[in-house]
Amino acid sequence: MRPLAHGLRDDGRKLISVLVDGIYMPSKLAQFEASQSVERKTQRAIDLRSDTVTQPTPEMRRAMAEAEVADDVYGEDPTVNRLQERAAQIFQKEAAIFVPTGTMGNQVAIRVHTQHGQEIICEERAHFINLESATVAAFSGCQPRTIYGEDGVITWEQIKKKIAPPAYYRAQTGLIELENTGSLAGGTVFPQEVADEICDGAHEMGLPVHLDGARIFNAATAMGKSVAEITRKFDSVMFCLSKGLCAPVGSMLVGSKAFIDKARVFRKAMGGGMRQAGVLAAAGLIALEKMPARLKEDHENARLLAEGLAEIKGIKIDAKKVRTNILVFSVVGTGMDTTEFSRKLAAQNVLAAGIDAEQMRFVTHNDVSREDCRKVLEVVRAAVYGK
Ligand code: TLP
Repeated sequence: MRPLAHGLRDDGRKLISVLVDGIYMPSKLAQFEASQSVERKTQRAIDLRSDTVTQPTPEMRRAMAEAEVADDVYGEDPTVNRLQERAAQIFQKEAAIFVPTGTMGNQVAIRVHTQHGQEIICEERAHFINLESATVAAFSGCQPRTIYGEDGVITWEQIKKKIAPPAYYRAQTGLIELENTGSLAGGTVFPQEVADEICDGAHEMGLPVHLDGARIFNAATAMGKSVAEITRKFDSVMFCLSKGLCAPVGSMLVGSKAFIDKARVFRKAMGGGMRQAGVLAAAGLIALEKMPARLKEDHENARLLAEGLAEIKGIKIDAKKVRTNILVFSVVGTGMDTTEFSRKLAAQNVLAAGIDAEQMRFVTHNDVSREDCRKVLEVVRAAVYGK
């Protein structure tokens, strides 16, 4: 099985897996074939590919239908304005801006903080360098200076050695970027004291720190702290409404008023100036106010999956490390690569994807119940032991 330009094929030349967002997804064909078996026709798929697949709640759909809207490029949409005010309040920052995607949020923040020709220090699995289409080079003209950190966690000790000396021929460090939770690292939580030390050290050297907090509410839940507390020292934070919080679209950037004013310029430059976006912000408000309270459930389900997987021969995962809704585990010992593993699961209506040929990722969310997780473990056992 060899990776092709946009997918993986099995020996029979059928497209079984496509590369989407850096993750191998079972192709529509594989999913279609899986759905053909008579007893499975009526079964709903259990979708562990990501928490981005969550359906908006009925309350969100009603709020969207009834949202009061106006043109947000003129700054006149009352629902967008309310969402921005609430986000700023909740994060205890001066201002916030609504953006269509997490990618745009990160890339706009980077564009504001840096100048062309600079470097950004980050962990090597950071989403913004691996899964955002090299926008950091194309839009901000910067290059990443990466560091490996166990569980995606890098320290000030490591970072300070990578800050460029002031030689005119060296790309100067413009920004430090952290991620909480670490998506490709397995939903890991960035320890508060480590983040604080990085922010303090960076600020002393006049460097800003941006947080990719796509799943910051998951991190806050696991840490038992508020999002304001865990993001207090960051200059800017991006977080997503459209992942575990179930909004259909949208992310937020929060920071100082001066930062957000500049972000508005670059959001427009990226094509992210939206018009009657209150329809989306209405769902976002419910995501922000009501959905964080239930994330604990997703974390408990992820732990249940991790503990079950740890007992299956050939699967490698440290269940104690699973604190949020993402699990990354190796399938090397099963004799399967992640494409074959995903295909076996898809044939039983369980959708999941590998982050590379050896490591699978499962993500729990609002549309995956505890009962679903038990079913997934049965399906995995059957796939590995060949039933
Ligand atoms: N992550 C997606 C895929 O891109 C892999 C997922 O399924 O997890 N930061 C982090 C940490 C993210 O995980 C993501 C999305 C983003 C940024 C980008 O958000 P979107 O997809 O809204 O552009």
